[in-house]
Amino acid sequence: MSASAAPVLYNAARANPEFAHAVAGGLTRRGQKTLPPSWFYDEVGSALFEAITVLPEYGLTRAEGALLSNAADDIVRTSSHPGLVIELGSGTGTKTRHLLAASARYRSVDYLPIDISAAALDSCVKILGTTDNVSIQPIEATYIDGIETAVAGSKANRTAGEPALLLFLGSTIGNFDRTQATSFLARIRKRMQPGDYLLLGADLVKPRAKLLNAYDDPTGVTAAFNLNLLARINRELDGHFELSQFAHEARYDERRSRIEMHLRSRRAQKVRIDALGLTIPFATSETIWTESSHKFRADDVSRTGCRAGWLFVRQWVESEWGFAETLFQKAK
Ligand code: AVJ
Repeated sequence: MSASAAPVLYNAARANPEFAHAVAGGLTRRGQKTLPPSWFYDEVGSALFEAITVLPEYGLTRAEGALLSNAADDIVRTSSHPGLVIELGSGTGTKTRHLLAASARYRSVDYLPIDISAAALDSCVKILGTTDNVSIQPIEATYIDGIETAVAGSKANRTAGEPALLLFLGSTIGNFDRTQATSFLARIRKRMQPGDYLLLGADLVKPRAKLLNAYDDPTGVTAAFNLNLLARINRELDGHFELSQFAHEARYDERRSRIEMHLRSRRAQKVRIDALGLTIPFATSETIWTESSHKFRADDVSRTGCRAGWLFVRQWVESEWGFAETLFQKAK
């Protein structure tokens, strides 16, 4: 493309219309401005998240990895050695390796990771594509659409009565508020077959200081991860955010046991977003709320699943950091 090409046309082809829609909606709302956390994960954001998962302050991913590697055999045995594994928000799939390997020791496994991030699916295929006895078919879609595709596509080759295992790991469920979490689990249950299993990973409640440290690490990786959302708007929607004029902020709402991440405007300013034809005003200290990360009590997780119609099967807990893996089944 020549340098003189009209930038708007270039962006019209490049911009994801759903991203444009989400940004326009979230930044023009009256009251609290918001941006949904699902848009963190472009190529840069996915790489920054990977860096977060190895920070000493962020124990979540390590705790889940340890739990899955210790309990993998137990989990696949309890879920009838599934030959079909579907994963929501697979990310790079690193922590899923243990489960796939454990199941693939008994039989060949179809693995269907679902993610809206093409970047995440690419690295998932790279990391897990070589697991023995596992055939991987990535699905680039939202969760619900992805499950429908996965279940419809697998029906033909699934022996009647053979349960699938649906994975929703990493405490992504924490991004929903409590009522949304229940209705989301009910919606995914409706789309699965009787006898199918759900393995749900959830970060547990822990002391405020430990949580704030995990979401506002001293090296500033989480700050970069949060600010990248503005950089992404600049890149993909021709935005004019000055990143130095916004600050990363992590808050803990103890009553709701939830971490909130915000981007706080350091001064009064107006920001133009060319591809949206919008100018967004910010007051001094006004924030964009970019993520909620709810924390659970172990029995809270089982109760949430049961309220959504799932049957509780079993729970595995890592108690050093505080993380739970809970297995549910859809009634036969
Ligand atoms: C991927 C949603 C589980 O909430 O801990 C990490 C994302 N945000 N650091 C989380 C995240 C800031 C993460 N989840």
